[in-house]
Amino acid sequence: MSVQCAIVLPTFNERENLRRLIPILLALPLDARIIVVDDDSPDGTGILADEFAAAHPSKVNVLHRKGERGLGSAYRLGFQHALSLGVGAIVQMDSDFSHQPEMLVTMLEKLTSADGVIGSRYVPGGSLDEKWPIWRKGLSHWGNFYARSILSIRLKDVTGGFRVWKSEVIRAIPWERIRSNGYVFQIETLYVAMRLGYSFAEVPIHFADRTWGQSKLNWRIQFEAAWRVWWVLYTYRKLGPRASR
Ligand SMILES: Nc1nc2c(ncn2[C@@H]2O[C@H](COP(=O)(O)OP(=O)(O)OP(=O)(O)O)[C@@H](O)[C@H]2O)c(=O)[nH]1
Ligand SMILES: [Mg+2]
Repeated sequence: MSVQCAIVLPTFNERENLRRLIPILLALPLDARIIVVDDDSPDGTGILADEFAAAHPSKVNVLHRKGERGLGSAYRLGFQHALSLGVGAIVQMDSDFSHQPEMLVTMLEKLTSADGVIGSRYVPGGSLDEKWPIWRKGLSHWGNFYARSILSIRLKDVTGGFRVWKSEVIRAIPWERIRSNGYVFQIETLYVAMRLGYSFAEVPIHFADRTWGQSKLNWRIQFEAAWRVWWVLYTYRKLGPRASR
């Protein structure tokens, strides 16, 4: 069995997905705690999460935020809670089954050879949902290529949100400096960790489109992401490996 981990699940209107996801995660051969961070979902996701927590008090925790939204700030809160539990590894993943829970076993095993493991759609063996139209696949490839090129990152998937981190990496990230709350959060956190000198390995994953619930992706979010990559490059230009490492 691999290291004890905390799985952080941000949720906004994911009731149908969470209902299926938590039992699958609990059944995996892992020593795992689950932390749901729900932003007062109108569909009652938070209430459902509380029911799971009541049924599995030592395994499931729920953090409720009211009047606040955003993937990045939800992860930030979930990560701090995970650190307070004293686990060795922290997992981040979407709650909509785009990220296959079974892959976590492989990803956690791989953590012995790196400080973080990325579930990667763009290494050999990785793939995007076949049902996606060509423009959406192209956009995904382009966004990833754009960020990798500007930031000079050799990893193949820098925009995905399926990751396992050694807890010490999450502890070392200067969270007071992290500004992105939307999609660039994935890019910013990875870039900062790499600038600090931490190593990452990639494991191929299949990225499936959601079956239940509604997409929150829109054009405004994507345009904002495009310029913020330059902001990340500029902001961390002087950040280097930590002296203590
Ligand atoms: N707590 C919280 N979770 C969020 C928020 N926005 C998105 N999420 C969750 O973050 C994960 C990824 O968001 P998605 O909406 O699936 O984003 P996506 O995968 O890029 O797009 P679609 O799957 O097409 O909707 C899911 O588990 C969402 O429920 C938010 O504002 N707060
Ligand atoms: Mg999704």
